[in-house]
Amino acid sequence: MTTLRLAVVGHTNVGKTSLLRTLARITRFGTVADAPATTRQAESLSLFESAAGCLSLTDTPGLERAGELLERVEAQPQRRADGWAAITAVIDDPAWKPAFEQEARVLCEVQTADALIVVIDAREPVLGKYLDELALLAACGRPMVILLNFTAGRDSRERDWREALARLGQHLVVAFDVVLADWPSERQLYERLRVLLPAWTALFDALIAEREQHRDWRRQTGAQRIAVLLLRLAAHEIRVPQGDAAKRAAAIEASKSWAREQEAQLVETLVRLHGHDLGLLQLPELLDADGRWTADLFAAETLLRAGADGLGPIAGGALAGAGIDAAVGGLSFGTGAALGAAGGALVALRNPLKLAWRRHVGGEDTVQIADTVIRALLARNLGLLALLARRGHGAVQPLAAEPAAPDIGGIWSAIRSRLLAARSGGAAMVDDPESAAPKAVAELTAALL
Ligand SMILES: Nc1nc2c(ncn2[C@@H]2O[C@H](COP(=O)(O)OP(=O)(O)OP(=O)(O)O)[C@@H](O)[C@H]2O)c(=O)[nH]1
Ligand SMILES: [Mg+2]
Repeated sequence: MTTLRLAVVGHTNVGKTSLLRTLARITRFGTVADAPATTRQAESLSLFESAAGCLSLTDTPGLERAGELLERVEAQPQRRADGWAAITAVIDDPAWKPAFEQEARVLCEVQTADALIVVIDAREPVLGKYLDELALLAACGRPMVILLNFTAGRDSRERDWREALARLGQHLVVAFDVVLADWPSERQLYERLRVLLPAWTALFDALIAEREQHRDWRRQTGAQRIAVLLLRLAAHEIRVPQGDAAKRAAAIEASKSWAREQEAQLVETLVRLHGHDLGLLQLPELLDADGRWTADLFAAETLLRAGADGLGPIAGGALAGAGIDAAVGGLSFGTGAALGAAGGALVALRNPLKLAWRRHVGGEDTVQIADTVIRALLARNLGLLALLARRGHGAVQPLAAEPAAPDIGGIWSAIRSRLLAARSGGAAMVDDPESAAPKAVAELTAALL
């Protein structure tokens, strides 16, 4: 099958290797560091394979001495008629070879590539040395798209660059911050390449369609994994003999450990789903290396931060002071009153109706996961999902800020009755909601999207 070969080139430390990672959705490719000359050898990866052909990307070392090389090239008599001949005349010359070894390595990749993605750090002013690089690359005669990187920050000079590039006759320009997974910009990159390489239109169409399908699938699957866990948590219950404080405390502890474990598994699934790697994700203030949230699910602050029902600022203070240790309990959906500040009563909330019945029949208490906890889990994992969807695979910086808890008020009211219904779902609902209640899973998933 035929392969389209694109080389990623540009000044050193502009994000070339990061770009390959983000486009290929892999975190383990090459070495990324905030230092010049990190990549020393060209390295390729296969970005896409389809019936319409394959697409490979080649990462290259950064250009550092383009200006000096360009000077020598421009002194060559054949420079106007044949730029590449003029370049080889210099880089093959034993007198210059050692000086331009790195440049020669890059330019040989350029020469054998079908087209180039030229990466520019858009925070930099439009300096002569960068224009020299462009002139040198243009002399190789390969089709090129210019990618302006670092465009998301306030220090971006995207406009200056676009104007300067237009003056040079370079109009295929795309802004793309490689630490963000920004599909519209990525799509623009492929559309620009499609314009540049009409023979490969079918390949780019297939690539765009595949990426969009995959993005939708990821969103859907992420929401579905959260929905399934919400149902499982809602259906969880342990019955204990009434008045047996020790059994009840043990059941509360077991419920808490179970819920924490379930959440850690969810986080791992969401991270994997997005092609990230927990060990490399670098969210130290959020998650530990096992995918556990650093803020405990049952801590008062976690519940408050998630905007738990019925917990206003005053109740918040009271709860924090009360040092609640167990936010597991019975049914509290819709019974905001049960969550009042009085006594910080998040401990073992019970469904009065159910309890009355149980007392009558068998004298049992029920320990369940309180809805405030389920809501907090929903809020922070939806936040994580959004964060993962936005994080480019080239990003290496730790994400210090907690993802803003999405405003889930509307979502919560839409799904509350579904969760309430799951309370009586029994063991089948805890084990496998997808078989026990496929409709509930589908509805919840849709509400989370
Ligand atoms: N904030 C931000 N950082 C970026 C972006 N692109 C790259 N970086 C960072 O810039 C530094 C250089 O990135 P690399 O991908 O190693 O750059 P390179 O062009 O391959 O560098 P060399 O191989 O040395 O030529 C790393 O610290 C990246 O994390 C971006 O769009 N935004
Ligand atoms: Mg590199």
